[in-house]
Amino acid sequence: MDIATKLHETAERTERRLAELLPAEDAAPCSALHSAMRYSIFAGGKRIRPFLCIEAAKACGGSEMVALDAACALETLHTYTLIHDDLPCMDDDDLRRGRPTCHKVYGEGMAVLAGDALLTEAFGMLARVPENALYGVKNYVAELARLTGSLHLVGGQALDLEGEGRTLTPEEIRSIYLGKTAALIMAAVRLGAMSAAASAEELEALTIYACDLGLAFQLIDDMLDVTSSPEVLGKSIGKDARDQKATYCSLVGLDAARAEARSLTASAFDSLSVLPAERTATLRALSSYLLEREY
Ligand code: GRG
Repeated sequence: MDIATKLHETAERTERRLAELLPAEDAAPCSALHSAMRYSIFAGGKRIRPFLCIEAAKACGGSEMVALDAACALETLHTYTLIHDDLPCMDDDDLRRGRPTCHKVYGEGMAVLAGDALLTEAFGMLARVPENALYGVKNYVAELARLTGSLHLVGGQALDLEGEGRTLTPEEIRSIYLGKTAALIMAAVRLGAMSAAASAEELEALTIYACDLGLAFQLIDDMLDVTSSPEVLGKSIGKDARDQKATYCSLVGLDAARAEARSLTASAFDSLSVLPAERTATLRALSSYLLEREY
């Protein structure tokens, strides 16, 4: 089976579970809030983070069944970051996942609350993940909180905001990318691996894989902001230039940024060598697939 088909089929199963876990659209006390949450989460999206979570679990001898609620938590939290990132006080965007952004449809206040509720629901989903001999719910929750709080994901977004209109060094750009993009990708593989009672060595290898993959993912995202179209990408383009946002791509040019993304992907690939090759084929294929992605 090719990687695109595998990704698509895993996305379908993740979406079915998300539909069960999230409050119904018409649930009390506020149907507009639940409608806004579902609008953004079921708007499409590549579902890369759930896939990484499930495949990391499998790489450590675990299963999709055990990792699925962690995968749903990752996608739910990711969707909150997208809603908040699109707000007028952040990136101020009208288009996301090929649709008008949450605040364009539901208003700014309701979009803020939909993001908040998705963030909270994500931790509720994580609390359902089965425990094993090495890891329990307190470990899962602490891990997601660590990587998505002010020291990593939100911290990266804060640095990004501060950097607008300024010239940044490559090191500063790397810090932003590590926080706003790579941290959640690291959380995805680490939580999947933890659901499979991964050893310290397996966890370390997968963390390095996810860090390099996350940095490469953001480099490609920056390049697509320059080279793609809203129709293909499902979101506005040219935003980084509009916001005078320094990206690695604007600093070194498209060719050098692509070469760096290639090098990071190769390094991600190599870090998996401590795991059994037959269990990591999908993760290796995914890294190449993401390098060539067009949206
Ligand atoms: C707390 C205000 C606030 C915001 C949340 C980190 C963050 C904090 C927001 C950043 C969101 C963002 C746009 C990060 C960049 C990561 C990235 C490339 C996201 C797009 O991910 P894809 O391509 O999107 O996987 P789909 O739609 O396919 O899920």
